[in-house]
Amino acid sequence: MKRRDFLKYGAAGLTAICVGDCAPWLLESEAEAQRRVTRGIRLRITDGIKDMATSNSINAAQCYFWLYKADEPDLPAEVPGPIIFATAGEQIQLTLSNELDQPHAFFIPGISRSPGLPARPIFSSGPILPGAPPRTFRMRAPLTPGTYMYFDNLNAPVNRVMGLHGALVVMPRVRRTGRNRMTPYARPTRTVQQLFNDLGSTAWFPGFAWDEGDPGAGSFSPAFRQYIWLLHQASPNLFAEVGDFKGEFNAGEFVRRFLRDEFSPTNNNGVPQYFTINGQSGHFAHNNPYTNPNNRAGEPVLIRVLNAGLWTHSLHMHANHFYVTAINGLVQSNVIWLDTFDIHPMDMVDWLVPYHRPPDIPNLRGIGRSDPGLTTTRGGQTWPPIEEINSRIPAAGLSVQLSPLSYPMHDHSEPSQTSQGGNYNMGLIAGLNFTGERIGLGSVVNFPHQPIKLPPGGDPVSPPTGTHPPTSPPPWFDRS
Ligand SMILES: [Cu+2]
Repeated sequence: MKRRDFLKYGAAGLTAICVGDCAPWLLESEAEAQRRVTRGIRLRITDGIKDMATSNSINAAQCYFWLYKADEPDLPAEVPGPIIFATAGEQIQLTLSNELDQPHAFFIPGISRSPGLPARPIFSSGPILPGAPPRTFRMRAPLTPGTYMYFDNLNAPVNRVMGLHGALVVMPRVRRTGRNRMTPYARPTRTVQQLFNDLGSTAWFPGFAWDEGDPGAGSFSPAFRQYIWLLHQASPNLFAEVGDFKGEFNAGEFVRRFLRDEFSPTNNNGVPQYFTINGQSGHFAHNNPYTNPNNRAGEPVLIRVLNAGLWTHSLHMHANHFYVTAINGLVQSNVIWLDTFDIHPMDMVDWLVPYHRPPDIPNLRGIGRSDPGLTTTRGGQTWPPIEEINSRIPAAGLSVQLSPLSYPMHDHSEPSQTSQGGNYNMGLIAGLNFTGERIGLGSVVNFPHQPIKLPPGGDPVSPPTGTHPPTSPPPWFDRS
């Protein structure tokens, strides 16, 4: 094990590369440490040691990884590799070099149109031999926009699980088609199109559509708001052993140790001890602005959830239910509305989070409630009748500001909420933050805000402006 890099998370968090002549609007989306490259993507396949969630002088929690390092001067080495943003069909030049001691590769699987049928890979570099001169490939970004994973498919699943993986986001080439709102897909189903059309134009989705933003208008909300949640599990003991091994570690042995090694009270086994989302855990994940949406109510976001590991995670989002719009490349016809969803190994799932006002906080307007109150534009109240979203308690003097309102997303697979088998909740966790409220175009409430005065008798405020009466019934059940 050579430990060529010491992995330090950059201040900006995730690294992202935008390739080729990517449409300008791609950069309007949530920008991580974004780099626009014109000469193509250059990746070094290398290794490193990383500080994990509970690192301190008594307990130096570290883990060895293999990784794709973007060969750009100020993009940090990280696991996962850089998020690659591309436009559908884009020509990409990819240069790979291998600094490790066994063959490695870069692979993008295709989308299987029917379950059980293998799909032709979108790209496969084949083995890059250790120490060989860098090799340059020409590849085409997938013609079908969506969420993809790239990884090393050799000695599967060892090389991928050791850290050689990352997310590939492919955006559609067209911006708008006719009167329809833009979706992340080239051929959305009728129900997905309806959902995106309704955002920002119906009573229960006041605010912006997904493709709307006003980054220059002082409220700093980009259009096409999107986030990546790439899940992974890491075993410091097993990964160190693989790093020390001469040649290719036996894949069957790796999977057995990783999933079913015997319990050890001293953590002396091969099972995962760290559970990461975008390479981070615990507070480091939950407080990272590039992982966790920081948006106003009324600013819907797309979250692309991927699982590069071998465990299934059952993610539960608080604050909002989300719409599952695509599963493993298939845009959904029956767009289910959920708060918990299983993400199996190698899954790639898109969630549209409407970012409507959380229904369980005290409020006056009742937006986001699922009760029949929605047949009026006002909805029902949640008690007490105050606007918690922009209140202070007490209202004056030394007071606590109840914002931003922060909600967790945690995994119901409970061991994943720990670090090194203890340290709850230093595992796989993220969340949603509500930093204000957007009722309609040009109508923004930012925190901090003055405490509101209840009208005499506590009568609710007027219905929100800028919205239309709801169409009825709610349209995203496929009745066909
Ligand atoms: Cu839960």
